Amino acid sequence: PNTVYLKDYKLPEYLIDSTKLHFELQPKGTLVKSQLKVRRNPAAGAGLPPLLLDGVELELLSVSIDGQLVPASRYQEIPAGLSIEVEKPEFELEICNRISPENNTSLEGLYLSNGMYCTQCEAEGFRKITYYPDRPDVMSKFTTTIVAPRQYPVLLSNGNEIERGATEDGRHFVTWEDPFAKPAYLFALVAGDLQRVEDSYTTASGRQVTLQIYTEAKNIGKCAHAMRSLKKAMRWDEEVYGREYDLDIFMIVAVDHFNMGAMENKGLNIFNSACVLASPETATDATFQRIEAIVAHEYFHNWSGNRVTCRDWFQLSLKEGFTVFRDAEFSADMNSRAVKRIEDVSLLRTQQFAEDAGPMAHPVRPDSYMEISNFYTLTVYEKGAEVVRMIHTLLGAEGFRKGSDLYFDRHDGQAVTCEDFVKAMEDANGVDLTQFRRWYSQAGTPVLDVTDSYDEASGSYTLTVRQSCPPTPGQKEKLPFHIPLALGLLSAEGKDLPLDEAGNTQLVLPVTEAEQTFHFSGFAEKPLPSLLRGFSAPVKVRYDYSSEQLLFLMRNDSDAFNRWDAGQRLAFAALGQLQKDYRNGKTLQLQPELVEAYRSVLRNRDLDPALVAKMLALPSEQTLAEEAERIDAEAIIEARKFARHALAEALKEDLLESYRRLHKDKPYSPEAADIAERSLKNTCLDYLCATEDADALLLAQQQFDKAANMTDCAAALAALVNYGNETDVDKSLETFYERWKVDTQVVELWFSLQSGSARWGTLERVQTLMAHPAFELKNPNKVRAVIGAFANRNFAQFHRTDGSGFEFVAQQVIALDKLNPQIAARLVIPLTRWKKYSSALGEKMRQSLESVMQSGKLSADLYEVVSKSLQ
Ligand code: BAL
Ligand code: ZN
Repeated sequence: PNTVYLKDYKLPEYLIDSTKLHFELQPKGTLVKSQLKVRRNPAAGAGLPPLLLDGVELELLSVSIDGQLVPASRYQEIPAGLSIEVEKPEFELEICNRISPENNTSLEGLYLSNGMYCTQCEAEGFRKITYYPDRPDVMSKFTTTIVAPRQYPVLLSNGNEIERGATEDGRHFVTWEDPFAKPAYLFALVAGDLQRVEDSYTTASGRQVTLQIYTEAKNIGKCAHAMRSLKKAMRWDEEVYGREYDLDIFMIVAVDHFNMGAMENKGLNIFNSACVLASPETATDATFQRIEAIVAHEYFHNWSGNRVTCRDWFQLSLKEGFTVFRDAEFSADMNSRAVKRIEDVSLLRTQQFAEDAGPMAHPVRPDSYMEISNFYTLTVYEKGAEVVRMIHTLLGAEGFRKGSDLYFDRHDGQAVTCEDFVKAMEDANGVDLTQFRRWYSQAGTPVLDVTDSYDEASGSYTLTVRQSCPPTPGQKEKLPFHIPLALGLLSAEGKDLPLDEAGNTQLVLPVTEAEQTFHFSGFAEKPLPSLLRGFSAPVKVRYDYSSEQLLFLMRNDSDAFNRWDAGQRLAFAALGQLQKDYRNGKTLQLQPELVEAYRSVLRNRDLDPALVAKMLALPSEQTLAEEAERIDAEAIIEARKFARHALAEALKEDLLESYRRLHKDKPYSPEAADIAERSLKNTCLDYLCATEDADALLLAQQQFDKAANMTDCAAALAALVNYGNETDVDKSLETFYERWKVDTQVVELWFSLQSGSARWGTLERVQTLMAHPAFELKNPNKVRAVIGAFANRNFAQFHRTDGSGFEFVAQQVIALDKLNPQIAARLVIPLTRWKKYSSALGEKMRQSLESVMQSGKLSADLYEVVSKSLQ
């Protein structure tokens, strides 16, 4: 496969002023007619070069220009498209081609999912529908006519419906017109036998918008939460960003076969069913919150992505980083801000940091790619959102709003770059972000080494910060970043001390140099630093805290995030010691300080129970692996297992007391306060079961038997799967499946509970699950639930010392690549970090990766990830 470079960007040679599409839907032979008003782009140069159109797996039927068939001598089918000779600067091009949605298992372009037609065009799926300049900087007004048999009563596309009727042969058609020019990646089409729920929304300026959610009839009762979330998101975007919706109708469609979570097509968002459908009986709290976040995310794209889009795919973070930041702030406003931040940072630290330290590390704005689908990454999304958050921190809420207003104003209707975003922020605020821009171009996770000193005589306190960033592929040396370091200083009483003459108790220090010193004065004793409050930058901070200091911060820091983080540091230290002791064959013993710290957190009734649940959670095996210099999987597994068990034994009484207090018999609500109580209750239950006491397991069994909502039911089942006796677990799993086998999302949960369990999800059982009638290799959700959960969450079984876990994943990757390259390239990622493992296991991992490479011709998606990882 070819490598594409950002430095080679060129303006499009031709523009498409309007795009008229006509579909005649057939599973094996859908006819597509596209009529394009083509115009030479005056900014791209002189002359009339050939018109190059992207096209993949298309059957070309005819080409006409201005109503005349073009002879085959004047166009040429080239490897990835079509080249047409051009004779005048403006013309109307008509192309007819045929495609086969039924055979499309890649789920890019037009395909069938459970008998319904749907599309996914981002990033480069439109070229699988028809020949087109499939690049985001070609924006066009689309009109779409869909002709289909009556068994597909619902025919949807972008924009507003302008016509419908019958064809002479008994089929019907609907025509949609989208008044906003858009790139092809935002095109969407849906046809199926669908039901809908409808609501309406009045915008701030008083316009009525019709809201519709479409799904198969059996799921119609599972749309209410998404609808509520959509209306909240619409209001929030008006209040926080001054952005209103711009069409008369906004539609969401739920689809079972989908590579991503959802897609922001203009006016017609298409969602993975798992990210939109929920009812209290079938969805967990985590799902309810995920739906709220994703519905908002896709809706917010209407401005940050659609009205202002990307010039090229290197700029992906322009829309994704910004939109993730927007949805994170929305979720923080709707729920617990601290808990949302902890969840996001945990994801970043575990997975994005690992990506940034691995063979696929790339800047937030990558310089090159072979396959753009591989760059829908945690770096582009989550680190990209952190970069936007830092701009927000540097400018303040008001300054940031001025910047976003200018950005939307200046670039409405345009395809722009990350540079344009930063420039708007600068211009609106009169600031210079030159150095800050390095966050877009340099990969890797910066490290801050912080030391301090106190001078008793003068009462002054000095903080020294050294920054560094490890090398990443293609970037050996890094220049210093501009890092906003939010700081508080605590007194011996645990109070925030004033840091400047204005009496501010928190400052954002501008760390811009390789080494820098900050001075503070007026202290009667040495203060204790609370560093990187709220995780003000995506960096690692090293400071030599003692256990006492961490316990003190856990109790006293006014920054909730740093309270949690102090607990994490304490746990890291304890687990680090346990790993060492395990390796040296010593008897394992948990630090009593950690036990007491957890006990006091559990007893603290002033804290949000959701925060308590987070503070009680030990860092995951994956997080420990990311932090390790060299991964010793066995030591990580044994240390963590021991610590969990020891904590559970020591805190048994407190855990039981909390469990009983929080186990309430009340109707389900997805409100933050109720979610918080359930989350702490189920954390307690899981710890209690870790003792493997019969009483604890009985509690789990009772909760499982009586649960009136899926959160409690699934938590109890997970505890049983992890700790229960085999016969009982088998029975409970069977009962659960029989009760829920009609519900796709619940079956996916049932799969992942088993596959992701260190105890239950043995390779043999996972293979049995793959032979289960409900498993389907062509469905990405099923693949994620069984193979993905095994590779990503089942640390113990995936890392079996005989390497069989790796081999299994490698085999599945090879099989999947023939069906769905995007999913295969995702699934292989856990195998790519072999260099970080201790030698024997790392070598087995490398061999598995090598076996993928040697298995035959790989897709571009998989080839890119595997070849870069083997280098
Ligand atoms: N644009 C792809 C899905 C999303 O990030 O919203
Ligand atoms: Zn997005």
